[in-house]
Amino acid sequence: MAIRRILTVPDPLLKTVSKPVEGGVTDAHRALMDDMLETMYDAPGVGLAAIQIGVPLRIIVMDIAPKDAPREPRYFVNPEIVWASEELKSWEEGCLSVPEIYDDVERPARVKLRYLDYHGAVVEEDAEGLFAVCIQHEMDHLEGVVFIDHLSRLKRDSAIRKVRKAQRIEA
Ligand code: GNR
Ligand code: NI
Repeated sequence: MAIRRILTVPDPLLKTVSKPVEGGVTDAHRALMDDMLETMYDAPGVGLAAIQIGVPLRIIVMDIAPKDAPREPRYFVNPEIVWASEELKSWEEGCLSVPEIYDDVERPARVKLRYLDYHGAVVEEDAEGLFAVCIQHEMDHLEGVVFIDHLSRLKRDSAIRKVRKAQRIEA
């Protein structure tokens, strides 16, 4: 396993529409998911999409277990939202690709998902709360969308400027 570098805005790769995994989940995909999970725990974050480490495949890892609770890694390959509630909910989001920026985003409160798990089995699952927020945030990444794209242009531009500036200082 290896920790990979997480891309940050305005890296144009983050705008990529990721491609479905074809022909089932292989050991190479599982090795990628292992690296993604290690990278996510190291960051730390509660979710990570493959494109955030520069791999344009429709793969997500997540762990929304409370701090200090046992780890509960989850893996989503080719996830689809098959139903979304009309009811919306606003949640303060952050993103490892937009470090230290937090703002409210409104999304469906509940969704029904279909995806392949770590072993390639088809799973259908209902999501609400942080799980629903996180999977929709990650699935946006698969479409090349970052949470700041849901904000006003003023807030988005300000966020990108702050990230660039912080990285100039780090470098
Ligand atoms: O670690 C993360 N926390 C988070 C908090 C609220 C809503 C979404 C997220 S996802 C984020 C990790 C990340 O950037 N995933 O793409
Ligand atoms: Ni993100």
